[in-house]
Amino acid sequence: MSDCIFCKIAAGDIPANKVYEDDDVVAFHDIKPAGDVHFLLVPKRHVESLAHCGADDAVMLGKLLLLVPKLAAEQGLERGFKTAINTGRGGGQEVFHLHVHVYGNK
Ligand code: DGP
Repeated sequence: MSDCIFCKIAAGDIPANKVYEDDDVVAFHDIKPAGDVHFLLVPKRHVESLAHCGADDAVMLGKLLLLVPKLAAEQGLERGFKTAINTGRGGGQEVFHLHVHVYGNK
């Protein structure tokens, strides 16, 4: 989507402090960190929210979740971390491109 900030980050059109990238997924530090470490895991393909996912998204969702502990450990969160997927305005979602928050204190 041309007006989506996370699509622009995924495409490299606007800068972000990336911690991981492959063909399907990008992860980058949140601009409003809720802990010593706070990064977002985002599918490169635009999906509005978890509520907009279907069976075709199972592999992508599994990939996102399996990356969480790996990247958390790489970012120094070996003691543990919090994971959140805000969904819809009532769920606190502000950026309408699916993303997984991973945050915690070292
Ligand atoms: P949510 O409320 O779940 O939609 O969280 C959106 C998060 O995205 C929020 O914690 C701030 C972060 N964010 C918004 N715009 C940008 C941006 O341009 N760059 C980065 N790195 N993070 C952003």
